[in-house]
Amino acid sequence: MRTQEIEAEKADLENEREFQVKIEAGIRIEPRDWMPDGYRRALIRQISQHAHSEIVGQLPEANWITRAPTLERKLILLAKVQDEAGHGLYLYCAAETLGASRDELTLQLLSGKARYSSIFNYPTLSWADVGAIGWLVDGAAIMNQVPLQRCSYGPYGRAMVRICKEESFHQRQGFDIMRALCEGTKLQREMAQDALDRWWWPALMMFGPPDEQSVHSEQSMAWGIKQSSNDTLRQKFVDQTVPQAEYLGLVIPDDDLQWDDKEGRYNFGPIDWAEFASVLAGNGPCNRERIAARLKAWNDGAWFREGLLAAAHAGGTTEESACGGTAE
Ligand code: BYC
Repeated sequence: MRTQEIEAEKADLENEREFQVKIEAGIRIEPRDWMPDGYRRALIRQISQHAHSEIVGQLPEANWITRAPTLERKLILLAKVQDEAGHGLYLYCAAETLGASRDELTLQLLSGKARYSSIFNYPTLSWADVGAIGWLVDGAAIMNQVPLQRCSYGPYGRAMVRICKEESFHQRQGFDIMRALCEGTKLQREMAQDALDRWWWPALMMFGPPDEQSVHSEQSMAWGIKQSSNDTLRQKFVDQTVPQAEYLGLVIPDDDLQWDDKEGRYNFGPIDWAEFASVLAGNGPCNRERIAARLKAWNDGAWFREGLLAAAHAGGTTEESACGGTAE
C-alpha cells in the first residue's frame, strides 16, 4: 500500500472514532462535520420519507376543505394543511444540508423509489375522518417525533422542535372535532365511531414493523437517529389513546384490548401486517391516486419553478436562495 493510502485510511479511522465519541457524548453532528456514508444515507432516507409524508399527507385532509361544516372549521383546516406544507419544506431543507436536493428527492417519490407514510393511502370518507386524522394520525406522529427532537443530526432535531409544537395543535383540533361529534346526534356519534374503526389499525401501523422485523432500527438507534424502537412508541401511543377514546365514549375496534395491571399497560390484538405490506407495495386503497396527484402538481408547477430560476438569474440571486436556501 502506498504511503498516501495508508495516511488516508488512518484519517478515516480517526474520523470514525471522533464521530462515535460525539454520538456517545450526545454532541450533535452538524452539516459540515465528518460523518460515515451510511449515517448520511440513513438520514437522507428517513428525512426524505418524512418530508414526502408531510406533503402527501395534505391530500386526504385537503379533500374536506370545501366541505368543512363551519367557517371556523374551514379556517382551522386550511391552516393545518398549510402547516403540513411548511413541515415538508423544513424537512427537505434538512435533507439539502446532507447533499440531497429537493428536486432529486421529489423525483424519487414520483418514480416510486422513495416511500411516504402508509397512513396516507387510506381515503377520507366523511368529515369525522378529518377529526380522526388529527386525533390519531397527528397523535401518532407526535409520539414518534418528540424523541426525534433529540436526533443526533442537528438540522433534523431542530426542525422537529417547531414541527412538534404545530402537531400538538393539530392533534387537539382533531380531538375537538371528535368531541363535537360525540356530543352531537346519534348519527354524528356513529360517524365518529366509524372513523375510529377505519383509522385505528392503520394508525398503529404508522410506527413501522415489529421490532424483530425492523431493518434499520438497531443501526439508527446506535447512531442516535432514532431514540426509541417502533414497538415501544406504538405501545405508548395505545396507552395514551385508549383513555381518550373512553372519554369520548367511543369503542376501540379491538376485542383483545385489555389493561394489564402487572405490566402497567394495555395489551392489544394482532396487527394485520399483510395489509401493511400490501400498502407498502403500492396496493393500498389510494396509492395510485396520491402519486397521480403529486405528479400533476409537479407538472403543473414546472412553469413556476422555471420562472423563479429565470428571475433569480436575472436578479443575480443564486438558485439556492431562489428556492429557499439551504436552511437548518
Ligand atoms: N409507512 O426498518 P424500519 C405526519 C418502511 S407524517 C411506510 O422499522 P425505520 C403527518 C421503512 O421505511 C408522519 N413505510 O424503518 C403529515 C423501511 O423501508 P425502506 C411521518 C414504512 O426507518 C400530514 C421498512 O419499512 N413520520 O406526521 O427504522 C398530516 C422497514 O422499517 C413505515 C415520519 O416519517 C410506514 N408507516 O422506521 C398529518 C417519522 N414504517 O426505507 C400527519 C420519521 C416503516 O428500507 N420516520 N416503513 O425501504 C421514522 O421515525 C421511521 O422512519 C419509521 C420507520 C418509524 C417510520
